[in-house]
Amino acid sequence: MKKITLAYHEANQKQTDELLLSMTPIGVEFELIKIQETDAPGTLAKHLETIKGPTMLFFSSNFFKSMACMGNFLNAFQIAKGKPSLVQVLAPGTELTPDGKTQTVDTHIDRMADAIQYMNFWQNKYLQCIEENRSLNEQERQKDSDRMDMIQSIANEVGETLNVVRDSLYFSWEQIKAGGFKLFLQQFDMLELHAQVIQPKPQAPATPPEPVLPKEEKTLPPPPSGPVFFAPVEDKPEPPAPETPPPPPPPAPEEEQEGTYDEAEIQATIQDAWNWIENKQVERGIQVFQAAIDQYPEHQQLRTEYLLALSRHSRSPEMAEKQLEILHDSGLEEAKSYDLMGEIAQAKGDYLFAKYCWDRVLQHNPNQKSIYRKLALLTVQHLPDYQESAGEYLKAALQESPEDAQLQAYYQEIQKTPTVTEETTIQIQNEPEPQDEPEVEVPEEFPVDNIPAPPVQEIPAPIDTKPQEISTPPAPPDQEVKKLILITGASSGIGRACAHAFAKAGYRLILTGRRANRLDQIKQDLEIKYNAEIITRCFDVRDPEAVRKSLDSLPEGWQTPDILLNNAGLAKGLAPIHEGELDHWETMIDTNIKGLLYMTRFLSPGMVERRSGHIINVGSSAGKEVYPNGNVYCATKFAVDALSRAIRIDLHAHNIRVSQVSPGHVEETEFAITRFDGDENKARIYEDFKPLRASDVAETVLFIASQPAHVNIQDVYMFGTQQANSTTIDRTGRE
Ligand code: NDP
Ligand code: 8X3
Repeated sequence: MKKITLAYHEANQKQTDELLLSMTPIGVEFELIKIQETDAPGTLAKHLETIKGPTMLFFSSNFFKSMACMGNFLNAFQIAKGKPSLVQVLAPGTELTPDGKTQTVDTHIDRMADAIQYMNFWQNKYLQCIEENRSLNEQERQKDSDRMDMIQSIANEVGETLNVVRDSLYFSWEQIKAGGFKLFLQQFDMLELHAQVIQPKPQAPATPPEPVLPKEEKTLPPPPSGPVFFAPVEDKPEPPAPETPPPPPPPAPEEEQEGTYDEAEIQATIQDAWNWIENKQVERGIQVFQAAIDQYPEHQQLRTEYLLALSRHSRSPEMAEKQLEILHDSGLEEAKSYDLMGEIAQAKGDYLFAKYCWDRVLQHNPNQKSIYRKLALLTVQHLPDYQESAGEYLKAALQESPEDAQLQAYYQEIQKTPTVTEETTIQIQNEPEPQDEPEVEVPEEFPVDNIPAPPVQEIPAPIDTKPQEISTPPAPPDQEVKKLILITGASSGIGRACAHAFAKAGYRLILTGRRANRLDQIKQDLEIKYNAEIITRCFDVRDPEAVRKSLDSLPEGWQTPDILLNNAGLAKGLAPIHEGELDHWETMIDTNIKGLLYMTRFLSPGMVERRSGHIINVGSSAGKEVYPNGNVYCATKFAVDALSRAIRIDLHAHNIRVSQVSPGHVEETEFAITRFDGDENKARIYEDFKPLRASDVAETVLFIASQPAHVNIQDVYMFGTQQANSTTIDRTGRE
């Protein structure tokens, strides 16, 4: 006697009963795994892990919407799929009509749109869960977090799950039961039992029903080459059963044939993906693109739009850059590549580099007028020092689109504002010729007819992305030597804001971090804007040898800064202690504590020798009070707090000031996205209240540094007004 395991969602009880009714009398024994809605999430996955013998798995629309079925499913399924005896069946599902009746519905997974409805379902469920979660207290929230994580992980995986199911060999329920379950018996190598099958009642169709999946889109996938287990059904009719359906045709689905596309479907998919993205479901949109790219890897427009989506929205710009490289290698023209790189740079917040890229586009292709709009918005919104250029770009963009209300508004605005260059450039005696932007002749008012096309911008030399360990410092000024600050973690967030504040205040700067490209861009920006003298050094603060070597390479006059700003730091993860990741712990401890120690150890001797210096540490409110799941990050910031005090005790007699700034939440940083490993949803922690901005902290650091020599501000503990302490935040909306 053959024993078959049948795993199914309770909505498929009817099909299961039908199968049992036909098969049990002829000696087929079943072991049933019935998954009910009330079962714990991931129940099916647990079963799948233990199944050994021949198994039939029913998929249905209810299955794809069930936590008990879909929880942890993908991985378990991929393992089970490797076993030769798993047969998958796409069965109808059920749904409730508005008047509360249960009706049968077909289950489709073949088209992108089919997948999208399930992706939608889980995304909405996740959003709903977030909504519900808001009204829970902290304890209930903790309790609910497993469910939420499970829903989020299903939402993340459902697209892929459907891909995997779709790419596997599966049958429709109608196919399985047609011909008196001949196909079923064949799949389980029991064809000899067929004659004994209790035949369907007279109403059974004389000819087998069509497969559930639309013929023109996808019939059965081609039979696998190897095992006999999926051998094609014999064609010979076997009385008295109705004619056995012919085996499914084997050719690959049309869209998978190279060079042949279902263009309408692709266009619909692109639209779908952008709809998701525009509705702030970026990950979903990216997933839709990814799935389509997998299916149509050669489709150029799809690749380009996917890249665009990645570059605009992916929190993994490195990945986008990689993709861009591939695209460029595959023959994308230069201008388009720069355009996309500009998008990437903008997404990363590297506005100056974005400008550089888009200027390059114009250089390559002056007719690509749409770039003016991008440049106009970029400069107006993000590059306050390029307002003269902004005026030019706005004029050009308005020539193209005179009706564009946003451009008009900005243009009128900019006419009222005195040029920023005049307003902010610090006056330095003997300063070299500033790289002034072209004079702008702003017309009195609209209409914008006759606005001259702006000259193509002077393009700076391409930025060298290689770390420059030894860069030639600018010659020190003849007059009084300006104060020198070394900033760690200057490539983003608070560090970058401090670089701006101190450059503006006339300091010389040593900017450090790991991302050379970023540092170079900031250097270039500040040199142009403030005529600042800047050296960059690229190293990992966790590596004492790299730190030492890099500091040793500083030229004369730059080796002992007046101010050391120990800012580089980060949080990784937010988990209770028993679930914390060791990797995260090591990274935080090594960066936040040891990194600060190495910097201090190597630079303080020079300060002691000179009997002057100021060490400013960026601590945190997390170093003043702990909060749930903040354990190790908090511990590192408590350590920073302790070190700030201890170093002060050690160094005050050497006339060295030691200060600390301890902020609560700070936006305009990459802190949250780093903490949550690029997960945009989790990183949305500043949306419902107004935290400090990086520039607020920078102004405070500058204030600390600007006190007379006899004043040492020991610590500034600061929050946004809507945050009372680490855990008490008025999240009713941004004030
Ligand atoms: P960002 O992520 O924007 O900046 C972190 C900076 O640290 C980056 O420039 C990064 O540069 C640098 N960095 C990280 N790891 C290393 C490393 N191993 N070696 C060298 N540089 C490193 O976050 P913030 O600006 O928010 O963070 C700055 C400091 O402020 C941190 O100490 C943080 O703990 C603290 N803080 C942040 C708060 C917030 O809410 N944002 C609140 C309170 C304190 P790169 O990646 O190029 O190396
Ligand atoms: C960053 C502030 O509250 O996220 O140090 O730890 S918090």
